[in-house]
Amino acid sequence: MILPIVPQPAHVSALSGSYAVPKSISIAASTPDERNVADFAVAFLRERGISAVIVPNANGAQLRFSTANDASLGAEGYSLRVDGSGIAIAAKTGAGLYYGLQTLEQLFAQDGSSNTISDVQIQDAPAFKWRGIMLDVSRHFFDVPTVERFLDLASHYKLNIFHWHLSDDQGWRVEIKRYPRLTTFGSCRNGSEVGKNPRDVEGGPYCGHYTQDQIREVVAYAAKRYVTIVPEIDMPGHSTAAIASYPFLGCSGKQIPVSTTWGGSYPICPTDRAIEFEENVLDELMQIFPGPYIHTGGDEVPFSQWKASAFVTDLMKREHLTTYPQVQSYFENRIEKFVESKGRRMVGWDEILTGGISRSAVIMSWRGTEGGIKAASLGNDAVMTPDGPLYFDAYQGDPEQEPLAIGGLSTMQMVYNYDPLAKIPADQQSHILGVQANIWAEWIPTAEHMFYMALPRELALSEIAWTPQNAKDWTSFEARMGPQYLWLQQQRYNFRLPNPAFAVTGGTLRFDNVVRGVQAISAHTDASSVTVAISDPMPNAALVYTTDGTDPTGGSTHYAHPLQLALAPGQRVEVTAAAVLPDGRTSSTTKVIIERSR
Ligand code: TNX
Repeated sequence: MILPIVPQPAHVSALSGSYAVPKSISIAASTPDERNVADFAVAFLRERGISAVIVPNANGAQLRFSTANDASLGAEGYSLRVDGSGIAIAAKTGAGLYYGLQTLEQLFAQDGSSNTISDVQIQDAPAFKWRGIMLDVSRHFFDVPTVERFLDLASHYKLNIFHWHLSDDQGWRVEIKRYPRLTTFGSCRNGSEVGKNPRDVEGGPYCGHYTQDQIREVVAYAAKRYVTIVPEIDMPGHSTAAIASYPFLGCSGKQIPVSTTWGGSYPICPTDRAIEFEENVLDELMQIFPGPYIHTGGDEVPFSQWKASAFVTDLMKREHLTTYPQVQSYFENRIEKFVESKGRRMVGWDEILTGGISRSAVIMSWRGTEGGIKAASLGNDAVMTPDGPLYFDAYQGDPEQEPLAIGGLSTMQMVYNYDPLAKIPADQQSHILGVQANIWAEWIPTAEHMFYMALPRELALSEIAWTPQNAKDWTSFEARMGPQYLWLQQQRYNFRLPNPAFAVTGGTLRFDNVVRGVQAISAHTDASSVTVAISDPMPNAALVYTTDGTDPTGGSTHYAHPLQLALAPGQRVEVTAAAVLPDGRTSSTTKVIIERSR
């Protein structure tokens, strides 16, 4: 049975009857985890007009949280039962209880109309244990309230890893007490690249960083939502801001500015002094981030700087290194030893595999899926985050109608269709820890824009991370998105409005070239009339359209039923449609051009 929720649970059975939640209830919770999740339940129910008190004893409680050491539930799984006696959520861990509550919240009508829930028994557990999303806060800075809203959203959809990209060429964003210049100097750049053709840098300083107290606040906020933060300090590449702060870190020793344009970077020089600096930074980082994983970057190291360095040439002789990827490995292996010595696991971008890395390092496959496939074959754990479908800095629709993005196309359906285990032999699949999407922020200057890039495709990510591959079904998912669009509006998350879809019938239709990117089709028919149906997955959207080729606005003709369009031989008609929300926000358009043969 399919429920109107995202991500779809693994096992659902309908029971007969329904449960009307009373206006005033008690919630049973006794352990710290049960009470933590019960607090979220109280806040949610209050918004539904239900007042709830937390009690230690299950007797008589309408909502009951319980933790049991039941292996069948799995580390993050839960069972949820709604019947005449109320609602019971059981799990092995607090994370499981939290996910049970997220499911329960989605069982309430998303339009707020009723507090009656159909009786149901759900048994659920995630497909992958790494369900991640990365936010780049270097290229543009996102403040603590924005990061917390980002965590609310991710955890509601059962994502459990927040990869925080804290340093890059364009700004260092985390206070390191031992090296204050990283933030007093390295967190500011003197302008930002704002246009692409031609490259256009807008003047004025751009700064931002988190204090260690703020980091601790966010770590605690994430922990309450069972999200593990994986902090990243990108090294040895993407280190311009660090080198600008402490020039001895670079091979030339020269003072350089923090980058104002995207792309182009300086690497850390693999000297003992620079490696010790990175270790000290990581040491402090580990004191504020308690999670098991520390990400140390490793992507896109520009070897030209090392090639020009007498130090690196000597190092290669001394260490018998013959290639520059091997020089990178020399660096990575020292860093990995340090991270391991502190009881943590190093995570790095897939380049760290090239020159050789120990089996304990976790590989993040971003240059497609090859890095992850290779990692698994070698026996390394890997996280799949291929550029293309899982790069949430790419366009979500017709570039002509979308805000400026870095390039590429990753529609929600492309995200949905991605299978993290594709091409991984069965006996190596246990090495694929999971999936992650990355929000690189070069062209994302504001929080509103950031949520727009994340949504709605983050929900497709949630389902490929949580729901078993064999239960995935795009048609079902699209239908289940209806209530989610209502929830996103209620919660005031900015998201890309899905543009309408067309269904054309009449005569023998031949569909050919897609015009204007991904949002227009052209069709040929031999019939004297065609029927054009227009639909949109947002339940509360009005559909508007034109037939004169112009873009529809809120004031255009409202769509009520399928259009019957008469066509003379050789005649061509164009229907352009858009969806409009009650608040006036209008989707981009979809166009269909139909031509009758002569
Ligand atoms: C490559 S993905 C990068 C980032 C850029 C991104 C833009 C990766 C590990 N490195 O520095 O922001 O492309 O899509």
